[in-house]
Amino acid sequence: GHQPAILWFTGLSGSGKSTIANAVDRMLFERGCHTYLLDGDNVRHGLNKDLGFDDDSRIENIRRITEVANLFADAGLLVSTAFISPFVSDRAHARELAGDRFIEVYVDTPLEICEQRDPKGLYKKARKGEIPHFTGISSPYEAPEAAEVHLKTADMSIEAAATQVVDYLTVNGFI
Ligand code: GGZ
Repeated sequence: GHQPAILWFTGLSGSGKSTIANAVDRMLFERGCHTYLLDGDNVRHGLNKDLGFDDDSRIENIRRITEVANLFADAGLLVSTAFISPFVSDRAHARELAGDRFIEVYVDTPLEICEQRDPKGLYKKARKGEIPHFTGISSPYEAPEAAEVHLKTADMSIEAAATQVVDYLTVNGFI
């Protein structure tokens, strides 16, 4: 069995949030946990397809994700969310609403590395001014100061990062 929780992944575009959250989700599923993963693919293309990337849109994006994540947690699931969620105040609001079941996971990949990887060529476009308010370039990212799980991904495999998250859940009695 397991306790419901919200694993709130935060980090820059290209930091590996989605990849690590997917790996965690798979590990938990294999242990028989009831899980759900919210990410850009299933939220920004559906529920939040009316939202862009200006500050107000990001705030509303994260507000809706917070509400939905709480509904899934109320239903007893281990929920993971994988969004940049750049603003401390929005993450603090999510934490307040979720209470003890909120677990912030900082996917700490330096901007230089994200920009080197640039899997979708977005940083290159952003540097040329073709994408307005791009996180890390022309829009802020407010890093967590006391995340429950701090993943320094620079010298870490996906597998090792995912294992660190699952170990946190074990040590703290969620699974
Ligand atoms: C940041 C952007 C932007 C801008 C499009 N700034 O690497 P990706 O492509 O797959 O992940 C990024 C994703 C960020 O959406 P989120 O919902 O996670 O952002 S937030 O939590 O801040 O609301 C990137 C793509 O969308 N993308 N334009 N301007 N990322």
